[in-house]
Amino acid sequence: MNATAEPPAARRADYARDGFVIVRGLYDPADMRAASAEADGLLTDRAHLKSVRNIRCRWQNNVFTGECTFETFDPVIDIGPVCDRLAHDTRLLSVLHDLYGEPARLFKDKLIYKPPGVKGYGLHQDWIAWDGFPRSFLTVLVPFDAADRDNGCTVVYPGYHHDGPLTAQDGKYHELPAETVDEARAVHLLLEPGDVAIFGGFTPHRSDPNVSARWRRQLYLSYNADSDGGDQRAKHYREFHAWLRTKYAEHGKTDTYFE
Ligand SMILES: O=C(O)CCC(=O)C(=O)O
Repeated sequence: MNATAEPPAARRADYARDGFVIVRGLYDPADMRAASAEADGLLTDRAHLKSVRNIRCRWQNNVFTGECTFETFDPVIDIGPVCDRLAHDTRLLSVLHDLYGEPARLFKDKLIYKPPGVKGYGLHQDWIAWDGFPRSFLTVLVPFDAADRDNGCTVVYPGYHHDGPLTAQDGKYHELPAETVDEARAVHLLLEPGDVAIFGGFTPHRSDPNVSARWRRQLYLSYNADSDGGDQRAKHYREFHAWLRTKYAEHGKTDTYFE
């Protein structure tokens, strides 16, 4: 675990060894209050966006009731100025510059609300074998609520990133079989608002359902190193939307849109 005061070289060594690092207290309480208020506001002021046809939105089942529940805005910075500010905050960009040894470019941004009862994510790596997908891809978790075991914090498995992609490189999303990792090596990313966790695109991770009565709102900001494709956020979303539309169409859903 790393404090904000950890020397950059030590943090870089930790990240290289483990595939993740935690930086405590990066953002101020005022930043996080503004982020929390924005997340709440989006649910009401932008309620019209919440449609199963809108590919900006992700839905997950409630593990207790089976109800299909709104869970994520992806992207979010175009509708959330505070999220945009957090994504481009100089304190965060400086930590990422230290990790990369060069500037970081925002690649993707999503706000996962994970309300009580909502299912988690199976074990996977974020890196996907799409043409030009940056190998320097990493994700910064920015919790708006305390994240713990009960509300389904993200769980990472250190060290496995050294092996690169662990599934077929066919451009499809693959979950990893549970036996790919040693559960004894699991690290639960227990975070307070203001902390961030950073993990690489080859770091296996997953999360449990939210079995608490609390939300687990968390901003997921993904970046690439500047020398690994430069600014490619717009290109990513064009490719991601085309991929989503194809996937939906395979299930007979052809009336999707993006708003
Ligand atoms: O919600 C989580 O903890 C994990 C989410 C995740 O892995 C993803 O969106 O790719």
